[in-house]
Amino acid sequence: MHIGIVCKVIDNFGDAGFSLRLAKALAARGHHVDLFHDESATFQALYPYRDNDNLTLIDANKTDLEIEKRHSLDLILEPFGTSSEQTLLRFDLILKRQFPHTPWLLIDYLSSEKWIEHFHLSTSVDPGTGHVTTFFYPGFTDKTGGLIHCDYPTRLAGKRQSTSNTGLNVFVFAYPTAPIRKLIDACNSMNSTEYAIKIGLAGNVLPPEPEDCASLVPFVAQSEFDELLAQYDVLFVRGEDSFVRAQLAGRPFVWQIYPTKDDAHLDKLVCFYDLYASGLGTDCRLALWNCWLAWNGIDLEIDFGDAWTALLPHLPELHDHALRWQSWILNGKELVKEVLTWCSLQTPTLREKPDL
Ligand code: TRH
Repeated sequence: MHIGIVCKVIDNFGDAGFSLRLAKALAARGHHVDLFHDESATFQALYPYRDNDNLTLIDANKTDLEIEKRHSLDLILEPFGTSSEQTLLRFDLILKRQFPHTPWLLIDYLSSEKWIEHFHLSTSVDPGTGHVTTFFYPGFTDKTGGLIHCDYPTRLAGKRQSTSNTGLNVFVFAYPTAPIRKLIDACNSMNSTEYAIKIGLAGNVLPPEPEDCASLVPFVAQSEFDELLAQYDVLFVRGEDSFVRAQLAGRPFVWQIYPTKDDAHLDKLVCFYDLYASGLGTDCRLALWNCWLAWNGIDLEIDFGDAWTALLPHLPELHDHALRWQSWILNGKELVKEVLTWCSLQTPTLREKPDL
């Protein structure tokens, strides 16, 4: 099939990161994928070398989509549909006009909230144009669209990090609002000649002081990100894609959720934690939750340094749990497969295609 992906980059790396992962997974299955986007610099960082001829990146800022003659598209995917308030360049509208009958799937943000099961694969018709959009909800349960995990390297799955009594490697990819300084200070004070915590700081963070037990981690291509995470014992991740990859890595993790103005992220955080932590013992469950609350700045009464120190004795339990969780999601619904299955059911012509 010839598939179009529409990616409007709002901020950070997540919109581009998810779209690129989806595009690469579809291209790896032999589909021709055109990824239309509006932010070359972000894609350049995530995808510095072209490694699949089936995948073409098209910068809508530099291409006149109105006049450029395009081949027809069998399917269009739009991760995180955005409005005019978020992006002025609405190249999605140009594609809607050009391909009014192509199945159009809007892939929403990942959530564990119950309501998404009812809205998954619901449709909406634009009264002006008659264009039909179907809403696809990624998620953790069988009634959702699942997660992208077909691209997780098999050599990394189920691999237990060799535990050591002499130290801990901690990966931190966080928004600037996180209490990173408190984490570093707590670890500095615990370190001794017998025990060393080392922190790797990824993303655009301020460089640590020379005497800190932290150092900067250079940005890696997305194709190397899973290998990077697998080198650490505990992962601090954020947003959506790194949050999913931390779960696939089978490591204890602390999630900094992307904050929204209407505070909708609070419910999302609680719903996910309820699901994730249900198999943990009471003390461990509370210790991890305190860390998540303090890291996200939700409960300002909790000092993050204290919460982190209280979490450390629970790491063996969290590690076992993380490996069980990894196996559960790897055996759960796979988003790329779900998208293709949905598409194959749309028209008889598509169903007849042998490459689906
Ligand atoms: O960067 P994020 O915070 O992205 C977002 C955006 O803010 C977005 O608007 C919102 O939609 C979304 O979160 C929920 O975090 P995320 O989602 O984890 O994306 C980071 C991507 O960057 C992910 O694909 C992994 C990748 N990455 C690398 O490839 N190499 C690296 O070295 C690092 C640190 C990240």
